[in-house]
Amino acid sequence: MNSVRKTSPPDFQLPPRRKLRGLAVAAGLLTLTALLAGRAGAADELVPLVLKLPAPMFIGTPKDMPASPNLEKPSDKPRPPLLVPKGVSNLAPASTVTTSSTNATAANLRKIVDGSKEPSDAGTVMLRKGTQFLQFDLGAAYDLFAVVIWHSHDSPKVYHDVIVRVADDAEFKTNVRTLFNNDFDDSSHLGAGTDREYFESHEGRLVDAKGARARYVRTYSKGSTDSALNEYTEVEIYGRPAQ
Ligand SMILES: [Ca+2]
Repeated sequence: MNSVRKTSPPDFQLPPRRKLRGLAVAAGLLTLTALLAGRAGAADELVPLVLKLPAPMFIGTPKDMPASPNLEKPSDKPRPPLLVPKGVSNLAPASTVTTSSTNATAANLRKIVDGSKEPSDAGTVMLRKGTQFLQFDLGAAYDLFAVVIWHSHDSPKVYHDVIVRVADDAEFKTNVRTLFNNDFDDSSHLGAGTDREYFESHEGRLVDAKGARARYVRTYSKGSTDSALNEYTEVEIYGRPAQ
């Protein structure tokens, strides 16, 4: 008996059902990739991280591009969602917020975790010029999946030396890991980073924390194309208790 080996038809011009199957396979691969990256456990159901975004303060892409060799091309499309395990929550409001900037009061720092992301005068927290960080003590170790930063986004400005690090201790000496670093020329002296600089927008900057386990989170910056100061409206940190 002759067995005839069937070859698949060429993949271009897929009928709708095959397209759907292709999408399902892609989603499966995405989940598998997430699992392999250590982002979630095998039993975890992954869902898109839903963020409450403030209204945009300007429309369209900026015309005046700063002369930076490391600038991400701005997009006018919504950011693709990040998949995270179902049930992660924003840990920032319950955290203790401190800063390297000597001018900030505790009451002022609470504005960074109060849920309001509007870049109004009252809602914007200004840290001194130079490299400054915010530090969030989550109170215990958590598995972290996203850190989202809203600087002032009242105009299309680019912040410099945006760095996100996590650690096991408040002094950032133990098990320090860098989740994002766009300080391409190491002007903040924490090591040169390979992430791109970007225009602020109402979407904020979503940093994938990939399940990093940590109690402490720091977000750094060193002024912007608009100001030497470091202006924040909100930071969110998504995770769940270490499992
Ligand atoms: Ca706020």
